Order: sequence, then C-alpha cells, then structure tokens
Amino acid sequence: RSLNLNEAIAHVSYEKDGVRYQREYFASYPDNVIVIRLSADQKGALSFTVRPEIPYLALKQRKGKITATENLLTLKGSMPLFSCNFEGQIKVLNEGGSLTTDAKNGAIKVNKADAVTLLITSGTNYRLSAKTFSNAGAKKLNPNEFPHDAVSARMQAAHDLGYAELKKRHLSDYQNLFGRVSVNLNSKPTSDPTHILLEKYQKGKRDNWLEELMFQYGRYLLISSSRQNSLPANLQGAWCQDYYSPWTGGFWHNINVQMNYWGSMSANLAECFEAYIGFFEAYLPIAQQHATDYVRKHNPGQLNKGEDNGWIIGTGANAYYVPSAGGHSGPGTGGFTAKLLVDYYDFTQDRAFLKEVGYPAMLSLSKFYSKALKPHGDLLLVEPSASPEQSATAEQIKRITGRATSGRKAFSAVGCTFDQGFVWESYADTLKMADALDSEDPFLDTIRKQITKLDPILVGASGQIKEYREETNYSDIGSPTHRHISHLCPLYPGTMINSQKSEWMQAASKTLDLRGNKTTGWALAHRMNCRARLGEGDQAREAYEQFIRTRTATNLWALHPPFQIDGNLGTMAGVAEMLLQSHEGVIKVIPALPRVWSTGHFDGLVARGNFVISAKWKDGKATELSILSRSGGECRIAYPGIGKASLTDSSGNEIKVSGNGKDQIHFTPTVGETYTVKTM
Ligand code: FUC
Repeated sequence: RSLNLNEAIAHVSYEKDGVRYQREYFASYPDNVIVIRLSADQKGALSFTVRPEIPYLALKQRKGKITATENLLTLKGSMPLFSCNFEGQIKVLNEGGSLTTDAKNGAIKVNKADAVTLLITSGTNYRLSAKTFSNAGAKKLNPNEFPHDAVSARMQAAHDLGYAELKKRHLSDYQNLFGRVSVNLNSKPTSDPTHILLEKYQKGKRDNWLEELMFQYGRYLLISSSRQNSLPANLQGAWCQDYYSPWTGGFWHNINVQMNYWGSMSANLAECFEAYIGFFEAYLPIAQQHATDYVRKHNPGQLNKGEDNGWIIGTGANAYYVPSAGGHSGPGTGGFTAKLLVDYYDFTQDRAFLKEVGYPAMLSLSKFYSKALKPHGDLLLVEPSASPEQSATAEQIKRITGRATSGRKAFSAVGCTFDQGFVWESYADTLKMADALDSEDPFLDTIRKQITKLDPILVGASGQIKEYREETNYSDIGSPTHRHISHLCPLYPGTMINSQKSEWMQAASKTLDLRGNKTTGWALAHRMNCRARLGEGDQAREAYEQFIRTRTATNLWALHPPFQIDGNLGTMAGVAEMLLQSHEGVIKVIPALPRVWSTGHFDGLVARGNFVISAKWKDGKATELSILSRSGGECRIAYPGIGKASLTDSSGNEIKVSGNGKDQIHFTPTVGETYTVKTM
C-alpha cells in the first residue's frame, strides 16, 4: 500500500496466482468524485463483487436502502437527528468481461474484466448556511430536499469525462497547490515504509527525511481536507469511520481548529483557508446573537438597544451548532479565531476580502470586546475570564480566593492573559486594517482609548509569563505541565510578545522550559511554533522530535490520542515558522534554524505582503534568497549582513535598495518579477 504525496493518489498492488493486481485511488476536488481503478497484468483476471453497506443502520434509527440497477449502485437514506438526507452512488465501469446486477442484495458482480473503474460520489441536504446554525432540531435542514439530482448530475459528468480525464483534472488541481512548496533539509530519502521509518526514529535514529516528509504530509492533509465551498477540516480532517466521531467531529475553537489553519498561508495554501471563511460567514448571525446574550448576562449595563454587540464564538462548534464563549475557555476564543482572518488578509493582500469580510469582522469583534471589559482601577479587564481548560485544585482556589471548593475546577479569573491578549491583538489588528482602508469609523476612537488599558502581559516571580493576574509564582494556579499554553498566544499566533520586548521573550522561553514537552500532539505543535517565534531553533525541533516520537501513528497521523489532525497541521506550520517569519513587519529567513538542519533550501513559502520566498543555506548561513511579489508593495527583508549583498532582477540587473546598510534591505518589487539576493 502506498500514498504518493506528489499526486495524492493511493495505490495497492499485490500478486496472486501469478497475476499482478493494481488498485489506484484518488478523490478529485474539481469533479467531487472518488475514483478507484482496478487492473491486472493479465486479461480477464478481475472477478469480484461490489456490495456496499450503509454503516450503523442496525445501531440507531438511521434509515437507508441500497438499490442496484445495471452498473449503478445507489445508497439512499436519512439520518434522524437533523433530518439529514443522504445519497451515494457507485458506478461500476468494466473494460472486458461482464457485469451481473444482483438487485436483491444491492450488489454488482464483475466477471472476468480486464480493468474496472469505480466512480463514487455522494451528497446530502446539508447546507452551510445561517439557517443551519440558527434553527433548532429537525428544522435545521429541509427534510423535503434530497440530493438525488445533484448526485446524479455529478455522476453523469464524471462518467462523461472518464477515468483518464478525471485523473488529469485531479492532478492538475492538486499539483497546482501541492507543487508550490518544496523543503529540503539535506536529507537522505529512503524507501522504508512509514512504520519502519517511524520505528527507527523512535529508537533514536532521528533523521531529517522524516522531519521533512511530515511537513509535506501536513500540506497534503490540509489540501485533502479543506477546500472552498465545503466544511473546514475538523479534528479528523475529513476522515471518520465511527458512528460517534471523536470530539463530535467538531470544530474546537480554543486552539484546535485555528491550529488546523496556522500553516495554510505560510505554506502557500491560502485557498484551503477559504473553507473556514465560508464557515465563518454562515455562523456569523448566530455568533452575533451569542454576543448580545453574553453582554446581557455578564455586563448588562453595556447593553444599549439597537447597538451592534459584535460576535463571539466559544469552543465546541460543529457543523450544526456554534457555542457562545464561557466556561473553561474565556472569550479570547473569538480573537484566536479572528487572527486567522487577519493573517489571511496580511498574507494574500486580498482587498475585497479586507473590505467585505476581514475589517467588518474585526471591527465587530472589537465592539463585542469593548462590552466584555470591566473597569478595574485604571485597567479594563475581561470578566469572567478563563484560561482554556486549565483547572485549579481546591487548595489553590482557597489560597488565591479564600473560597472553599472541592475537586479540580476551571479557574474563574479576571483578565487572564489569554483573554486580555486576544482583546489586545484584535484591537491592534482592527486599527491596522482601518489604516489600510483609510476607515474613519467612529468606534476606532474607543479602541484607541481602550487598547492602552489592557495590560495583558505580566512577568511573575519565577520569571514566567503569568497565565493569571492572580498568580505570583509559576503554577500558583493550575497544572504546571498543562497541555494548553494559552498565555503564550500573544507570542504565537499573536504578536504582542516580539523581539522588541526582550524581557517578555525571555519570560516566554522560561515559561516553555517550566511547562515542558511531556504533552499531547497539538500541544507540542504550539510549543514548536512558540519556540520558532523565540528564535530557538533547536528547542523548536526538539518539540517536533518529541511529537514525531511520541504522538505519531504508523500512517503518520497525529495522535492526541485519538487521531487529531491539528498536530499534523500545527507542526507543518511550525516547520514553516522555523524557516520563514514575517509577523514583525520584516521578512526573516531561517530565523529559527536548528543545528541539525544546518544545510538545505526551501522554495515557495509565503511571507506577509504576499511575497513568495525561496532560500538556500549552508552551515547555518543563508547563501541565496529569491523573492517574488504577488501583490506589489514594499518588501523588507532582515538578515545579518544582507545590507552588503547585491539584489538583482531576473535579467541580472542590479536593483537599488534602501534599508539600514547592515541587516535590512527595503525595495519595491514589480509584481510577477523574481529577484535574487546572493553572496550573503
Ligand atoms: C481541547 C483540548 C483537548 C482536545 C479537544 C479537542 O478542548 O483541550 O485536549 O484537543 O480540544
């Protein structure tokens, strides 16, 4: 069995009784069809029965029926909870031999064919729309709507195209995305199957090849589970075989779904994030309702009739339901989510998106935050506030608050770093976007006044970034090795803790040391990205190594456990973050290079401003960079000594640059032109 990442095609091949059999599988996004091709090296060697099953029919009140007519199998039925009607069709196309239709058993028998193509497509009456989130129970979907016509039309179209054309269209769609980036860590590729590769790595034979492969596997997984006009990637990506999918097949918003998209822009797959944008637009009306309810409950004095109260999303969302913030995760979950919208604009420079979606979303979220803050002395603090999933012991709660409780409980805080940090990030991002659009919205003045009163980052007595204002020493509240490091969100994916603030950078590093790496898949990915932002390449790679060693299955899926794709996608983002950063207004190449990746090159990673960057490095030093501008605007690159290097365009003409003559160059590239910096 194999999977070719360059093609997104899986293969099975085996030999039986002297015949070599081949199977090929791909899922085509443009034609919305799964194609399976079976062949053999001898004529007439393929005889088998296609008899599908609708899973879990016996278990719950799921209704369904399979019919077989000529070469078509149809699986049709309905799932009870939300009246979800489904239909799947399988077409059996034989070359040579014959087919027998077994209507009674819902099966098609293939007799002595030379080759067979199976086309599979399916649909439901599910609609990604505001109605689905706002209505209750069976009203979410229209029970009288059936996907039959759409599924049949799709099947007909796939049939008309035929196997070869479908494959061509799949390859062209997939490779257009996948082929944009390559990373080479001077590795030695082997033909070891993944389970052996992993086993060797786990036994101490660490190698760059697997570290490189996992990065591209992450890109493959994102392309394969998140495309425009479909639901975003949930924690199982797009793959689930269970009746009760792990974590309800949900979109968990206190880190997980955001992590799924952290690498989408830098790894040159911004289109994959569009699935989330569609999701956001669909849930926005109910998220606005939640914001009003939240303010009514927690800060009723701020509720003025007819005023926009913004929007908020809490943790456990799924395809039918979006929660409000609160409980074990504070309203920082909204800003955490919005950071992706900000990044999407920063990376793509899509001004239509900025105007129609990004800026309105940020302005509105800021309005919500302005009503979630309460005055405490000179400060404005989120109250109630919670650092995601962290819980305090009764003894800790007693010591800090004087209240007697029992067992572990989520700590109900005032202005914890997670919440204050994301209010700050959202305010700062809103102001930046307003600038980009020359917006004069009157609410901007409120943001300008409030942003100075947030005080999100505090350094504690242990030299740590405090998770809670109420804490003095590290871990006064909560578990010292907790998987969430929500108080480091201002470092990643936020930007408040940055290289201009060395005291905070040191405290963040200290916090990561104290928290340790004994944790789950996605949590290691967050640690890896934080280390990358700190410029700690060796420690970033150590977190990556720990992830591969302890939280990776033999098919290279990430384990929480269970399988959670966030770990795959978060470490993919981590590799990109180690090789290229652009969150401080300048592009930094190999900013967190670990010693064992001292020689290598990458092509096609993306920096904010929509610059496509390639780099080569040797013995830890960059030797050549290339820059392609996709949207125009000034490009600023920082690298030690770059001020003395020469910049040329693709015809070899030297280009004049400004900067500081030392470690920064600034220039304004022509869109579509590739520039090279050499002799560094
Ligand atoms: C968050 C995490 C859990 C898990 C879940 C899906 O609540 O704290 O560890 O990843 O999401």
